[in-house]
Amino acid sequence: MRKILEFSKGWKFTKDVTDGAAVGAKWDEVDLPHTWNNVDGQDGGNDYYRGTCMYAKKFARPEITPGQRVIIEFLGAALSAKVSFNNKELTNHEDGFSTFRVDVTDYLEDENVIMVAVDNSATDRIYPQKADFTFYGGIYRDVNMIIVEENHFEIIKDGTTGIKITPVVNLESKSAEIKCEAWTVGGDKVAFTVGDLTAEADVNNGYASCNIHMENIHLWDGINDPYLYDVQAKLIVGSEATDEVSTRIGLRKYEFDTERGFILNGREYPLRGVSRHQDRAGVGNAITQAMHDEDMEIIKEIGANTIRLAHYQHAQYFYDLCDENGMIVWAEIPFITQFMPNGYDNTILQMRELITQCYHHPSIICWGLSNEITASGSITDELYANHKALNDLCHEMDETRVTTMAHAFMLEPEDKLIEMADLGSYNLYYGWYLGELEENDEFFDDYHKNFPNRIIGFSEYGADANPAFQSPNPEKGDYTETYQCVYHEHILKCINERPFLWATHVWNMFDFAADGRDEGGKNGQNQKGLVTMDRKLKKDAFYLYKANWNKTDKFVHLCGSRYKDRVEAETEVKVYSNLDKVTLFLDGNEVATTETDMGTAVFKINISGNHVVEARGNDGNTGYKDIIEIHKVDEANPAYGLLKKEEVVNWFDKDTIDPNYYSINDTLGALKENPQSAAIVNNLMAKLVASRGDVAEATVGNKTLEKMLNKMTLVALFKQAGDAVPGDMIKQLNDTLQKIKK
Ligand code: GCB
Repeated sequence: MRKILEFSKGWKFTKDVTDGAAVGAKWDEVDLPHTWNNVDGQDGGNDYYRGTCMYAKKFARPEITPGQRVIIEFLGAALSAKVSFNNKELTNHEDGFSTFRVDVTDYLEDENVIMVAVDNSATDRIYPQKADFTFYGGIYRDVNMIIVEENHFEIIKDGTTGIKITPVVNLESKSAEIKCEAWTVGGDKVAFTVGDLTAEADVNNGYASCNIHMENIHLWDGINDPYLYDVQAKLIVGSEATDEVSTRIGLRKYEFDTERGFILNGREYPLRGVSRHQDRAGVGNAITQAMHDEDMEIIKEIGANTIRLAHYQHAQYFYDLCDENGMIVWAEIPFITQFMPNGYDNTILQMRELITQCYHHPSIICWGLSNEITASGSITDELYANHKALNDLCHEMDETRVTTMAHAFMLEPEDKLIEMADLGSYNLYYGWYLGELEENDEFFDDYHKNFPNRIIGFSEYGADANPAFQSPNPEKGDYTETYQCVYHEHILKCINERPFLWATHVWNMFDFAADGRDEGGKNGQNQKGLVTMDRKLKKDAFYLYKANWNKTDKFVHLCGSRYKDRVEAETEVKVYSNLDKVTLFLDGNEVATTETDMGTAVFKINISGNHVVEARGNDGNTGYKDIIEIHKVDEANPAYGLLKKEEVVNWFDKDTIDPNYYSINDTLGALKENPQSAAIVNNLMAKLVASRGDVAEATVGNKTLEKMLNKMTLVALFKQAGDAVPGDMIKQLNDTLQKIKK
């Protein structure tokens, strides 16, 4: 029988590859999981170390009997890993997010050295290369040693489990046909067990297959009842079992309807949830099981029933958690932002491994082919061909699931790319990067009207918020926690009113590292999370969703606990709660009782000094409350945000501008018509884009985006851009433009 042994402890690590092949004295001692970018990948500047680093581990010959094989299993090494064993190169694995295994048996000696050259440097072959997140380097998931008998289930190819269990559910007859397949090295028979049913199949040329019919099935029913069946497969030689693998499956059926959205097990089941990146503050992607568990607990707390696991294959442990907790999952590969003609093989490899390794998770319902792949560069025939190949591959490998794509907002709905996957989905940021909140609603209504036969979803939306930033007049681009609430209240309503959306995912559940970003008072982070990167602080908008999605865990949440010092004499107090009614008290005196609408109750109160604000609500006999303290102050607290911007707004509203000369009131299109003003604008745009990370940089040259931007005035752009352009610079710029005659 196979043995799985811990192999993560006692490694050596060096960044200095000139140390040569020998494990030098200067090497650090590390235990895996490990990344070399947990600090520099999160501190901004887009300057984290991307290169080749070496890991090595010495070990004595394991005790094996003749015929047994020794396999080293890597659960994740990014972005590629070249494994040498006793100085012989055995494999070069170019997928930073999947499991791979190496058979070292034939090269074993009494003392052995396994060396792994892990590389996250830039290339034009391996995805991801351009994207809004840090590409941490390292062996950032566990490593195991597996010892199998001579006769064993296939273990090397694409990190396979060696078996493929495919259930097809019949809801009417409450039965399922379960196709059981296995790939083996040797062996006579495979005995499959699914729940309490068994079946045997002969092995022919390393393949065995049989069907199991199951009556009275217990459905895997999302978060209501995520029932799992245990599956075992035993490889039999003569009358003895020599290998055993196990997995779990869930029996469920799902469909998509152009009007009703997602249907699970025959009933409407609106998919409402969040996206997740796997990294953490200070830890990078080398996260522990406890951290995975905590992420799942937070996602459950918000009441989500779906997770988009962006933008790459996540740990098997997390997909397991999704199965166990009934989450519906969108799984994807990092085919993202910018198409690389030389990356074709890599997309195929990554998809093949994703499907092979994740096939049994009932939580996964779709394979994401790409994300915003048209954001940068032009749309070419090669790009279409790559998508067609990926889509065909998914259907060939998996007849039970659908494919999807997350489109950039500037991809025209008429583009044929949209119909290359079974389902469509858009990432829209109207009300944050560009445009107004209502444009999200308009976009989906137009789309639905113009393409009534298409299934469409909302794969990303969000607004950055630094929880230290607060405002009595929240507006787009200010990075306040307050605006994040305004933004999400609008989108939540937009979603609720459009049941045809097959799934919606907040971008993002957690703040995450994007070392190329520098904005909103934090360097190196994308702050669209509803929870901070250390998972310690739930921003106010978290509770908006919890109030709407979590029906069981009753609560009252007062927004603005971090907005203590308030200049306005009449201030707004907002409560998010999943109770029907809440009552507000100011310094112990009742202010009002209000029914919550979409989980929200808003009060206005007059303040003059230091106050205690309390919200209370009841559910039967149980009372819930929350308390915050606020102070009336004369001067705005500068820690609350980007006051520079308010100064800016003030002067250009007042200043007199000569319309015969160029100014910041002109559109980018008009400014680009004159060579002098064009040079100024281009220079400015380059700087702006650089501060917004790789995705922004990659969008340069996108024709649709350029068309949209050309219609915007510089003033509008500055408002949009938040803190990217300091006030004095805007003034200077306007003075310069005012010297150029139209
Ligand atoms: C997107 C990308 C995602 C980014 C996000 C953002 O559309 O798919 O990777 O992080 O926008 O925050 O700009």
